[in-house]
Amino acid sequence: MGCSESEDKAAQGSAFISRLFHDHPETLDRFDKFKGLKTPDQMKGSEDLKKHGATVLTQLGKILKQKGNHESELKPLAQTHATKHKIPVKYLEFISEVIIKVIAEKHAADFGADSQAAMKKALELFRNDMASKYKEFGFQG
Ligand code: ZNH
Repeated sequence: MGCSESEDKAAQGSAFISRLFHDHPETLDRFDKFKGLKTPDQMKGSEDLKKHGATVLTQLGKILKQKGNHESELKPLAQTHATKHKIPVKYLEFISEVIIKVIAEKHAADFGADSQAAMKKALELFRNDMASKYKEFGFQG
């Protein structure tokens, strides 16, 4: 409340990412710019992490809104994640799990079984299509 939409995005996006780093520490190694963040407090205090959180969440929101019709949004994302950042599909699975977990914890009342199932399905579709694009870019993921 009282936050702008972009502040909410930064807060929520960075909550997903710091939870990802916490639950799966190996994912932190993929980020040159976040390697120095060692403690939860450092992560919470990082403006750069908030910025990245907002970037990721904005892009994910755009893609999920397309309901599968996401070729034009997905392709450039798959390209950077396959050829530049080299993010295995497994890590996309990790972040999907984390997204569901964090929303379920923070918004239990509005995130019932049906919404969870729908979100899970949408993220699965996203991952499957990322995985097939990865192959087109020669990354086995
Ligand atoms: Zn990521 C970046 C999104 C996942 C890692 N990403 C990024 C960006 C975006 C994103 C939009 C910017 C642009 C480019 O492309 O580059 N991601 C995203 C999404 C997702 C993701 C939507 C899902 C959901 N990532 C991920 C993961 C990982 C990653 C899981 C790991 C583990 N990314 C990454 C990196 C980068 C990115 C490393 C780069 C950063 C900087 O800036 O440096």
